[in-house]
Amino acid sequence: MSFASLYPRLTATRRIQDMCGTWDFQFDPESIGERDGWTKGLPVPTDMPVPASFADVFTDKYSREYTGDFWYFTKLFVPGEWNDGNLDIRFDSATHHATVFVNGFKVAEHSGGFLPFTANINDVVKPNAWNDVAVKVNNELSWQTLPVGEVHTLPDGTKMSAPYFDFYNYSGLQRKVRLVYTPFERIEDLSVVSHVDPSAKDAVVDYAVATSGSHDVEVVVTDESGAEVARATGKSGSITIPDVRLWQLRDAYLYTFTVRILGEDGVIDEYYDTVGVRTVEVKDNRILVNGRPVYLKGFGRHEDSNIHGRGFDPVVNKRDFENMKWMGANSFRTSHYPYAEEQLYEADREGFFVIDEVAAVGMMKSLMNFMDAATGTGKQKTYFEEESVQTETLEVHKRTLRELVDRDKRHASVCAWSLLNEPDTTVPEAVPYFKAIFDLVREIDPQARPRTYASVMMSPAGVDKTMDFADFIMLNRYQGWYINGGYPIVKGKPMMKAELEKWHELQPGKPIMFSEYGADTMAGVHKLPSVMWSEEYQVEVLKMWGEIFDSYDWIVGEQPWNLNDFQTTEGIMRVDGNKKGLFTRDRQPKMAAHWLRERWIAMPDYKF
Ligand code: GCB
Repeated sequence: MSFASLYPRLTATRRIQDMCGTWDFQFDPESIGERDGWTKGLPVPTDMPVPASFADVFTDKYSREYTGDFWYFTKLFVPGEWNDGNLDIRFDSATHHATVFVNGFKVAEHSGGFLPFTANINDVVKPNAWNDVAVKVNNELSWQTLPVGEVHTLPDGTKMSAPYFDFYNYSGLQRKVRLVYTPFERIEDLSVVSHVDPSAKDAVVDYAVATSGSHDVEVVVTDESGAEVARATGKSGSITIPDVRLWQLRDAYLYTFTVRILGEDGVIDEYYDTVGVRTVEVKDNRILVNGRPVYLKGFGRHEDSNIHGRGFDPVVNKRDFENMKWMGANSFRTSHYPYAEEQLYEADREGFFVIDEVAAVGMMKSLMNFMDAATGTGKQKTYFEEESVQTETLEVHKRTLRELVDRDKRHASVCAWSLLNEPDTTVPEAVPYFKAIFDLVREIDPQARPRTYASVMMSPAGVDKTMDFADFIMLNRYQGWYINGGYPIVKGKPMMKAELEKWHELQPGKPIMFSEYGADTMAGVHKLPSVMWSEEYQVEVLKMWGEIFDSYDWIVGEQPWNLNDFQTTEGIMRVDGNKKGLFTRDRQPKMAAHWLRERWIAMPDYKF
């Protein structure tokens, strides 16, 4: 539980000052900034928009590929009338490691590039005056960062990122930054758990509020028209919502829970959030929302767009939702890191089932890069056999999961957690690691959502050692592309079906969904007969998968890779990025999108 997990809200007692815009920016390859007083201003700055990834605004390769420390600096005017409360700067994310200084004093440090943190500035602020805000960010990857990677050094000493994953290592202040004013006695956390009896007209929502003081709280529930439907007092309790309208897949309904700390002279603090009343559970080969089995149609995605990189862009985000709705999709996975909170609020409103993934990607040594793997230099111990992984990385992973669950636990759209993407689960050393993180998430999620991970091709049924921990099975499989691509695609279906049947035998009762499958496709390349990379071939691959999915009624979802083409590290496997998108990077459909749309539109969200 931490105040940072509450999305900033303007209320009767809270104030927000936007800090987005143009900041000063400078690389610090020698890491001399702190020593040389960069906390008071950067010596040779360039302008940098916030939010944005810095990489693609530059025209030179050194800047784009820059790896190491870099600084952001701005001046912040703090209204004097806010000196009777808490002043926190809230960073929605800083990728991957940040140290924050205000007026030269260090006020916060945070690791993990995709989750929010706050810097309390009460002790250092100059009220009614301009304040220096400096942020030293670092984008180096290691075995102890999530995501996982390495830093290589070129002959001239320049550092470069060597991620153990394909998406580009975009970094910087990629989401919003805001100054938040709250009363000293304030609401610091809210959790909700719905209980739905499909045959009853009412539903019960248990709630728990954490505050920094001892006054009592009230909770008022309003419906979408703003009418009050229920209220309760006390820091925890149960609220009955009469004639409840449930949050359903693609038919969302959101109540507003307004929490107030009540003092002798009135309201001390007020906070609100939107809440969808729904349950989610896994039972008898099905994923159930409000007791009804769902069929997931959707995508693995990335936060990625031209020039912005991973910088949050509400326009691109809106287009992605419109494209997903046009396709008849009802779900997505936040591959491979927690997405901006604005995305989850939109998913709440649109009724999307989100599989919320933490940035535990690259936990497989042989995948570190294709050349290393081919020459054998990358093959010594496997990832989970390394002692530092079992100790330090595990702690980082657990801390990040706590922050993730803390931030996202109220969202109705967040229906499952993905704890890792494509880890090496072939070795027994993975087992205690998995146990630790799966147990933790069960313990800290008040809604006890289903937990899973995305399984890699190299850990098929019978080889994988950790699937017992998953509540449902998610498979990333590339029959028709990395295996049996092109003419031999005919071999893909029987091979995949054999593996699926083995999973079903080994994990009876567990629903299976596909979290990745697909084929790289260059938009505009048409071939008759098809060849790999052509638009025709992508359709053929998706058709093969559709036939596989339709063969088993314990398959509960399909999420092809990827919604859009996206930027990757350069290399022989990629042509200016990963081209497995159903849409191009500028969000226009490829031929396969039209085919898949027809399939999905004909398929109900609650299929069984
Ligand atoms: C995977 C990874 C994903 C890659 C994808 C690919 O299995 O999970 O991050 O982008 O394969 O296209 O190779």
